[in-house]
Amino acid sequence: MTSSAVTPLVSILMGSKSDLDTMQPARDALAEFGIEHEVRVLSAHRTPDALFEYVAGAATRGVEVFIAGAGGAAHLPGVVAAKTTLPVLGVPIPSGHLLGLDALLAIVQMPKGIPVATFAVGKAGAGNAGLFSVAILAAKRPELAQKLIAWRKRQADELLKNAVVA
Ligand code: RP5
Repeated sequence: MTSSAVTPLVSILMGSKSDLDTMQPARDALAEFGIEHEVRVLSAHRTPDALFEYVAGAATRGVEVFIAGAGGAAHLPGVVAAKTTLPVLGVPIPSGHLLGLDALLAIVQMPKGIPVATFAVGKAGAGNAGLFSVAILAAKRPELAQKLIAWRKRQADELLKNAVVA
């Protein structure tokens, strides 16, 4: 899924290696749908030049969606959105004393003009960002849309199997 021989459709970015575990469900969701993607650790404040260079090249290589996870002041998603018109999905990473509330507010409070779609704090948000990427890509890929419908049906069936609690 991350081989350089294939064209990645989704780029998963995160500000630190310490974000990898939280962001894993995004990778899992994309892998489940067979979506080619790549993962990069690049920081808006620690490696701004490398980040800008990467974002500038990603669209040319075929990337259609960015998922960006960050903790603390969490400006990574906003900075990525500032450098591309492709959709950017922000995932607040729980960390430190504020447990992700800081990152949530930083990402969701983007000033008007440069939008970032904001997801739930932590692994649920990462998983949903992966699924939302699938939904974006499915808009122009009927086979993928069918896969997404089937996935939702399996999820519903699984819940209904255990709906009656003795
Ligand atoms: C942010 O600061 C990262 O996204 C990470 O969530 C947080 C802490 O980073 P480390 O100090 O663990 O590298 O930039």
